[in-house]
Amino acid sequence: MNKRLLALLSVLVLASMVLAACGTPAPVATEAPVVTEAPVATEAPVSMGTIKIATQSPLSGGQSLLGVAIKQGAELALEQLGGDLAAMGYDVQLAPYDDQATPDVGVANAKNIVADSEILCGVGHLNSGVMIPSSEEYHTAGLAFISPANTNPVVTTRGYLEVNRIVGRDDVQAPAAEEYAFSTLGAKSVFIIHDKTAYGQGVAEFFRVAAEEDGITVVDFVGTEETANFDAIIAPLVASTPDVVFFAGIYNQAGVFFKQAREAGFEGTFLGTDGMDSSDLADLAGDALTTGGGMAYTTVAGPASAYPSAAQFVEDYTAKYGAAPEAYASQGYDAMGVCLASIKAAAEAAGGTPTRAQVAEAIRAISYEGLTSTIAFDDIGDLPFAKYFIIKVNATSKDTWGTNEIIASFDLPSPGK
Ligand code: ABU
Repeated sequence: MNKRLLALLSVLVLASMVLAACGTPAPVATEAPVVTEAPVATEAPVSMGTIKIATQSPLSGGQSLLGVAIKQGAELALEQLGGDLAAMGYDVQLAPYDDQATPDVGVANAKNIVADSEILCGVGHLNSGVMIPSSEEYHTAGLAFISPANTNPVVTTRGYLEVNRIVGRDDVQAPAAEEYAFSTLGAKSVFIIHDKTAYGQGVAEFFRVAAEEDGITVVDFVGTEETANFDAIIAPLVASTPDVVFFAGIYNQAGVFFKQAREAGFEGTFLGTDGMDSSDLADLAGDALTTGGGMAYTTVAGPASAYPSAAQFVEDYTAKYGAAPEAYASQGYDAMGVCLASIKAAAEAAGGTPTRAQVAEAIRAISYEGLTSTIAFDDIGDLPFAKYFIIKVNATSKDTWGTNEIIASFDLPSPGK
């Protein structure tokens, strides 16, 4: 064997030994391996079931502008503030009811609301005359409601644990309106008209008592449910030439009355309380609000722009609903905020879904930073101090309602029981 052949055989033997030692050759890597990351622990919370929060307000009819504002304020709050309960595993839902500003409808809805065991709190109503009978149902069932708008004292003076409000009262705002008539307008005579509801008649009575104490002559005191033709009231009104007409009721009736009274020759000042606070009033009454002695009203719910904490709310509300918030929208938002925070506190204390009674107790114990104030309740469910405003109307149409002027605002204590 020559040297070259011997060398070739040596290489082949060595190669076969290496192959034998290595076994099957590794496959050639033709692409980068797929790297799968370990799953991040984002477990959904254990489902704790459904919690509903009801609203009751007029969603149809002549007062729906304010009733819808309450519902929309509450709805926006649920969207923006419901995250804590969702993180605890609850599916939190809005249950809106239309009370049509009618006591019988409100009570019928209230019976359905209390029969739904998933409803643990409620926001409503607009009308005291609807809230008072409906809240007998809430009280009997132990279901807490928070009123964003009701001002008749009886709403809270019954002393029910389940009934709360986040606005002031008529036994404060009606005397404030009378003080404005007496001291600022220098009124010597007043014609009082009311709508025969718990709210309207109550406000009218409080105003009359204060006027008589100050020596203002009450030339007439009339209740009416008329909504279209006020001739029978306006004729004696114009003949008696009072300095002030005090209208105790809601804007949808008042707007028609003001227009007809001005057209019939009344030259004095129209005055009212918070039921006047709606841009629809300006569309109904037009320049009757700014001619003669003009128009002013007291309110327990100033424009949202009057609350420094509400700027973002105004922006969000306007973006979502396509119009600036009407009166009580920010109170609807705050009332929902109190419901949510109280349910959360009660759930944490109970270690699970709370009872209605536990929610009602949590509401009375709360101190809540709302858009409109720091909300806490006294032993009958009133704010210990509430805000009141006096507003001069400059608007003559819906789109100029924002030009009305706050001429005074003050915090006053609740009169209590
Ligand atoms: N407070 C304005 C709405 C009227 C009411 O309380 O009946």
